[in-house]
Amino acid sequence: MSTPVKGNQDFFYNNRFIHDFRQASPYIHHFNGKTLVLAISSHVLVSDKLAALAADILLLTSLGMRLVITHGCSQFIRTIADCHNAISIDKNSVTDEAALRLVKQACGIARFDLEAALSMIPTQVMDHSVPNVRISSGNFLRAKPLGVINGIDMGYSGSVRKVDAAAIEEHLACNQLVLISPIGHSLSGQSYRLPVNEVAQAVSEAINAEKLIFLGTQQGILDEQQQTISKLNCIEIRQLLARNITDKRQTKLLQTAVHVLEHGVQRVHVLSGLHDGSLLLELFTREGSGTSMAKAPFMRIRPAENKDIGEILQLIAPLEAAGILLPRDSEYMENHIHEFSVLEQDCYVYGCVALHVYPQERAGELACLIVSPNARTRGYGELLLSHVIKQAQELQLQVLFALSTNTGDWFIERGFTSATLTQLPLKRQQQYTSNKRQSKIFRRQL
Ligand code: 1C4
Repeated sequence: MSTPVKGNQDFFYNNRFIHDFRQASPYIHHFNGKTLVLAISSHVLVSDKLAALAADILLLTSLGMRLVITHGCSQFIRTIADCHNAISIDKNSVTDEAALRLVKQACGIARFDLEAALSMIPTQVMDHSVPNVRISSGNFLRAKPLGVINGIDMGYSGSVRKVDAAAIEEHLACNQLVLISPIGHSLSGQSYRLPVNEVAQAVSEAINAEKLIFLGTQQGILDEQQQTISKLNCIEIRQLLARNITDKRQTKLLQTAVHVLEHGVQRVHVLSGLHDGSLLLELFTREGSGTSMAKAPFMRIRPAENKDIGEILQLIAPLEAAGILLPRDSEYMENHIHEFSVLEQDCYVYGCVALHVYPQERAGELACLIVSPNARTRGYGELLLSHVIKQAQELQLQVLFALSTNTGDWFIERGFTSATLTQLPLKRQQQYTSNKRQSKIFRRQL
């Protein structure tokens, strides 16, 4: 029997898979044990994409993520209303008794459809011993009536009064997925219709979720040109809101995002639930698939740690091969890691820099300055330089120098001047002579 020969095509896809899987690994580690709230639009629930989304949700649970799902029901309301020739209800209108009945029916259908989709065994698995994910729903929300607004009695339209976070936590701790429909009950036993955004906001804040993810029909938050904005922080969200360019639905999402980000939720994502795999792309790739929002800018510079060595060496390798940077191996890195800082965005290292100190000469060398090719010309190089200058000033050094074979202009444009060999600390002069690189020398008074 002949062994099947793998074609080039297979080889390419395998390599791609290995690359992608490795790229996902920091996120897989990071999200293990984290709590995510998913708010799924009813447009997604009624679409033929529900099964694929449910399979991805199940994958997240198998990777150790704790999930709470809430959902919209407007599309179900419309369908039931059509069937019974009844008047459909608008999201913001008054909820009378008949409308409340419609909402209850719609929520019931939405819930059963979601439960059914989440009970499916993915076709790739087809192993009937795979345990069912347990889904709990119940009276997790306490509601209160909206009351009378501008002279109009809003009837059974309500808002969230309290979330039973302890109960949700108990279910999550038992590895159950919690499903919360947008209906809450009051202390007097009356049910109220709740806006799904508000439910998502209240729940994610109450349980201190890591992420709140909206899965709707649009790919993310859109700018004036209808292009998806990939990242926003709270300052940018407020600026966007002030420009008044987003439609009513996106405005609401942005307002919810600012609120939850300022109340402890780490990230808010807006994605299309109609785009196959968008949830996985958003969570496990650097690029994401929709809009990711955080309280503060996403990037930070921090001291390097041993766990960063692998990523730093990956950044160095091509530049070392091209003769731009000095060779540094893992042993060198382990011994000098305390001199390095890394620029991190999300869970990834996008750049690094080192400061070697020559205490006797009160001088410092800015070395191993790299910004990842896919993150250049965003000012990260400048930020790493400012970081090293600040470090050097705190150490009361008087001069900072850098050696470079091809980045001279970059340093000159940033306040450095050309220098001679004799202006280097003695020890560095010896290294310079022995490595024969003939690098250009630049220095800057601090
Ligand atoms: N020359 C002049 N301008 C350059 C440039 C260059 N080689 N590379 C980029 N720029 C310009 C861009 O065109 C852009 O200009 P623009 O469009 O704004 O007008 C501007 O810089 C971008 O500035 P930024 O702040 O956004 O900077 P980043 O793109 O984030 O990063 C790096 C700039 C130079 C860090 C980045 O391009 C990079 O990683 N380059 C490859 C690595 C590199 O050349 N690093 C500089 C090392 S000098 C070595 C060592 O190993 O310790 C060698 C020592 C020895 O003995 O020889 C160092 C220090 O590491 N030394």
